[in-house]
Amino acid sequence: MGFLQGKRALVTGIASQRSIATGIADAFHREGAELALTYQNEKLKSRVEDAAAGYGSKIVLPLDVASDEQIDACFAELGKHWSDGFDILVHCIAFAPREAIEGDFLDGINRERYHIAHDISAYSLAALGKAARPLMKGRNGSILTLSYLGAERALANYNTMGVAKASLEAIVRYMAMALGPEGTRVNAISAGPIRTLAASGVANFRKMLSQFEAVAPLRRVVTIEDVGNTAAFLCSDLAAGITGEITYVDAGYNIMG
Ligand code: 0WD
Repeated sequence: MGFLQGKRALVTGIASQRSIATGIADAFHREGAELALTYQNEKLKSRVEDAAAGYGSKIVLPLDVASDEQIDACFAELGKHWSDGFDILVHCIAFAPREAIEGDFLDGINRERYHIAHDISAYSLAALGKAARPLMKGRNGSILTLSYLGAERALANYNTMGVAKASLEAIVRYMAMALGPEGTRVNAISAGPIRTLAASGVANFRKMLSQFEAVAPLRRVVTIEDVGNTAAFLCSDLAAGITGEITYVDAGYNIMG
């Protein structure tokens, strides 16, 4: 029996088979969780429906986190399927305009790009947590998001997204404080660089990967399977004592000077 047997999980952010959300959904499925998936737009719908079919899931819902109406509709619909609630919410969503994630930080940032990056990549976690709260209350549930080292260090090109990830990590701590008394835990995984659609938007990503491999203690990059396995642990009762934490799944890269 898997260690997520009996858990119901909503996983956002599947955009391709390479998405970190795919690695997480795979691990959840393997460990016995029941899954619901969301897709950002019509272009991704059939891909996410195919993924859901592979997990034996019939719950596939539209969710663009830029829209309050879609957030409300998503959880209203989810509540019809899972009327007595659900246990796990995975937030695997980030976006910043390309100009804001390349070159000189100050050249690339402006009010609108700052706003978009923070709205989609950071605020959306709080928005989803707020909407999920009544359905997750009192179930020893778990919320998980994805961050990156650029939240705490100035990393070339990551720029405005680094500022948004710093906000995201602070939101993890404040949400953990708010939801802890209701039994819901909130954590983040800070993953090493993985080649996904979102990563291809970051300038010089390939160079970053080879530099990472040379420096990381494990001398390798991490995979979506690595992240998925840690996510499954953090969202399970095995991690019942962990909340408000940022867990590194980065082959040890962050410890190096
Ligand atoms: O190296 C990496 N790939 C790392 C990613 C290292 C550390 C952290 N992360 C984070 C990302 O910042 C993100 O928070 O992991 C999370 C998942 O990213 P991913 O798996 O690398 O990227 P991807 O497969 O592209 O999925 C991200 C998806 C979007 O994909 P695209 O590429 O189409 O923008 O986030 C979704 C979308 O499907 N997304 C949205 N979903 C709902 N509403 C929205 C939105 N407005 N915007 C983007």
